[in-house]
Amino acid sequence: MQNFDFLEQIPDADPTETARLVGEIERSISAHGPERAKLLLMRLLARARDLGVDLPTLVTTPYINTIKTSDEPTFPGDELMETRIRHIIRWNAAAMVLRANKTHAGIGGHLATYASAASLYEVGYNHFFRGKVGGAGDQIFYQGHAAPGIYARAYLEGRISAPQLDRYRQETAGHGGLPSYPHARLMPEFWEFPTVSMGLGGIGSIYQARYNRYLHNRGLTDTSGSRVWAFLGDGEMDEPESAGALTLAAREGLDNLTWVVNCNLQRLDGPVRGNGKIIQELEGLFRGAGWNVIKVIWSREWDELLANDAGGHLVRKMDSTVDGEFQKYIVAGGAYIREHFFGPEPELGALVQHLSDDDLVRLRRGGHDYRKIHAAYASAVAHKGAPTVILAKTVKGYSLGPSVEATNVTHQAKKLSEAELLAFRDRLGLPIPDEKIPEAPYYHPGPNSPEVKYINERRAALGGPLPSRVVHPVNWSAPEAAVDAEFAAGSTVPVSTTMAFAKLLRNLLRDPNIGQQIVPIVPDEARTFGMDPLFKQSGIYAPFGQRYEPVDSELLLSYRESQSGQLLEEGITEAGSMASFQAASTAYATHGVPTIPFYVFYSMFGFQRVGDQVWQVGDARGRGFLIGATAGRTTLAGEGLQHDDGHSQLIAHLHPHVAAYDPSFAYEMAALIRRGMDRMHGGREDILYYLTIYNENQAQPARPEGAHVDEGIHRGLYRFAEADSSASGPIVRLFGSGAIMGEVLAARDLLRERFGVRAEIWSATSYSELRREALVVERWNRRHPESAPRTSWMQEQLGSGGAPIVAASDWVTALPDLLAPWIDVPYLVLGTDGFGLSDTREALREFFSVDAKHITAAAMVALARGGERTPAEAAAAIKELGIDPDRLPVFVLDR
Ligand SMILES: Cc1ncc(C[n+]2csc(CCOP(=O)(O)OP(=O)(O)O)c2C)c(N)n1
Ligand SMILES: [Mg+2]
Repeated sequence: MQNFDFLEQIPDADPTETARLVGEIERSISAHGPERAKLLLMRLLARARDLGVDLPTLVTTPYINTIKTSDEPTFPGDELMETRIRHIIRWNAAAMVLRANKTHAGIGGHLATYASAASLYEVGYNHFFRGKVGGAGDQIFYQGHAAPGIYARAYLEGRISAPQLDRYRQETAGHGGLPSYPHARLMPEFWEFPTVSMGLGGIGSIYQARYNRYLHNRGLTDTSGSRVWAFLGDGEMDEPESAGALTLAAREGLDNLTWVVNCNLQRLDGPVRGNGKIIQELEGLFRGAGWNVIKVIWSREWDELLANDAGGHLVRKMDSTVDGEFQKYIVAGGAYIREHFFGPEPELGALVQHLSDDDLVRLRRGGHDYRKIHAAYASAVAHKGAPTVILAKTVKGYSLGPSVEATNVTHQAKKLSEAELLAFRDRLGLPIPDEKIPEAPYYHPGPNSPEVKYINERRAALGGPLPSRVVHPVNWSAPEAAVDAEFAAGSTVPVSTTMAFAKLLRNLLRDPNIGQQIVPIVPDEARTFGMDPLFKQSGIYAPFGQRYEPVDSELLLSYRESQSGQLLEEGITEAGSMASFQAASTAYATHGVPTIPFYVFYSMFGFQRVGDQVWQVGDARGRGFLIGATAGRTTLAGEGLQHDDGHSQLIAHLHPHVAAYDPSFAYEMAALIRRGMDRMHGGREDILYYLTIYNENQAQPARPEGAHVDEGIHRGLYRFAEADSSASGPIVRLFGSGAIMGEVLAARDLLRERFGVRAEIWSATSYSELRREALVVERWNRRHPESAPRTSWMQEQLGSGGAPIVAASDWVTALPDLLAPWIDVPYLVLGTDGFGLSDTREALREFFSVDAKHITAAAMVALARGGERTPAEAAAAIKELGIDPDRLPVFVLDR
């Protein structure tokens, strides 16, 4: 209940007038009851609005259609034809799932989602969705589980063959197998946006619409002809990612965005809001967030009933009936509806007296009435200044018969009995002979049939078929040499790789070849990463410019917002930032504009927080750079357990499209970024680079000469420094990466000075890439046991046998352990397993055993294992270094 106490604080210039008005309402309530008073108040509100009174919106409205019947435009299509077309598509969408499950029981697929959404899609296809001929067209985020219907339409259009339909969910069997869901990775000329991980389509569509505006406002391409459509389930709206970015869409006035929420009142297990009303709840949510809301609840058959309901009984009943009950009406039939919906009040019963029980069943929900849907879409695309959501009430499993329609198991239904199929065919009126029914054959009326001609004409008029993913050839000019040349020289002034990255990024933004294509993205951490000079240099993207004078306008580096700003300062939303990243990283395909996003974030809040979106970008074939800043469990000192990241490199390894690197030095970082851009846009590889950068200032060495360095940086390993050939003593190989390279270099000195041991230094820029290559080689060797074994880069560089190895990093030990199967000398790995702590860098490195002292001790043990030192010598070294040999390893503490 709203608290109206605030009214007492607003002076009332004419209390007598106020009392008179309030008295009117009181009288009406006592004479006619509260329903009429509601109506009166809403009328007053509407009239006052007309007269320019600026009143806040009502967040919810009665449970009826938003658009009044008399405002519906005439339906522009051939209604009978479109109905036939829908029937054919409905049939084939079901047939492909039934057939797949007949061939391979349990292969899965969904009947009910598309069955509920067919009209929502078909009205879009025949009248609204713009294709890609002559432009980018519309971007459509389909409900993942509706995929069979989308394939079935493509089949009717002649874009997918019957054998292909028969390979639904059988992708390994050969080319042309159809993926279960929208996956651009697997069907790159068809699907554009992966959506089946629920919620990601929602947030992705908002940032896609926003990015379309960004490209337009920055003059990179004209996106005024594109609309973003997103189809979501009502259950899916519970995902935080679905609802989390609604206010951004309204704030930025994204009237190029239309959402259609398929409110079939059910999710997988049962009703979405059995005891409530999902449409009303969503209406409040969206309107509160500033969206234009159009409810499509009732079909045309209800129009007359509503018109005849002078007492408002029907609206009241609609308002007070919960969704669980509405679901029941679908399965329980006409008599039940008459008794329970129209029965309790004589006035309601009278309204439907002239209708039979069967007629009552035929009172449909609005989402199955293409006229109502058409009116909603037409109104949505005409709406200015805000995004629109259409809340369409449907029946889950619509038209599939009583074993499926609106049952609680509908989502998982994959079978129909022969009798049900016969009834389904009859309902759809398709000329499929009875004897064929058991095999659920596809039905195609032929390429020259009126139906196919009709849909193909409609699609041609709207710019070609959808979904369709097109990669336009782009001219790629690499950045000029000056962009990264400076990093090869190194620097004696200690700088962190983060500072070096910020400098490189500024250089890239100024580059004449690709500067305009760079898209820096930060979630309210630009200052943390030293990127604040970009506020002024590039400007912060703000669709309406800057409407205030910033407090720091006098300063050199002021906070500058601009309509043509290049930096996406997202605020504190990693999910939103990743959604921007997705739009930017796929713009080369979506819009033929190869923008190159650099998303810079706290590495801890990357993969583990938005890993599913990183996966989604992989599916969408994104190209770009993820920069995990403040990396390293011990290097980000002070911040402690929820900040100190020692595992994102390992998580990144599990993403097949991500090349993950942990550079030690600025020149490595610069080389990786250059090569990465080249691979993505020169070589058209649909990959991401993940680079971890640190905030520890360290002397930056010059780039050593040699082909092994150039190549090794990218392959993942190279010898950075040889063992001192002027000295004597056993040799140990030390692998270092990231900020821990500093400890490795210090260990080299300790080993030489205190223990007479010489160390070779190896820079391990990517354990992850090394393992991937080693696996490919291993697989070949495994399959060719009689051939001379091949060797990987790592094996070539390390050779067989030789000095023992100690690997130290600020990551969990499992990361360097990725190489263990291919190392044939003692291999000791130091890492930062366990939860982080807040303390100084020195204390943390000592605690996790990754400091120079522990690396030195491990080197002595490695030599002992290799027989070059005795165990007693190793034990003495441990003692001399002041290490407590009995301290428990971190990861068993407190277990
Ligand atoms: C993140 C995520 N969680 C769970 C699922 C599994 N799942 C697939 S469909 C579904 C129910 C969908 O209900 P709704 O959003 O209402 O869509 P409908 O099929 O009813 O149109 C669930 C739970 C998923 N695909 N993604
Ligand atoms: Mg649903």
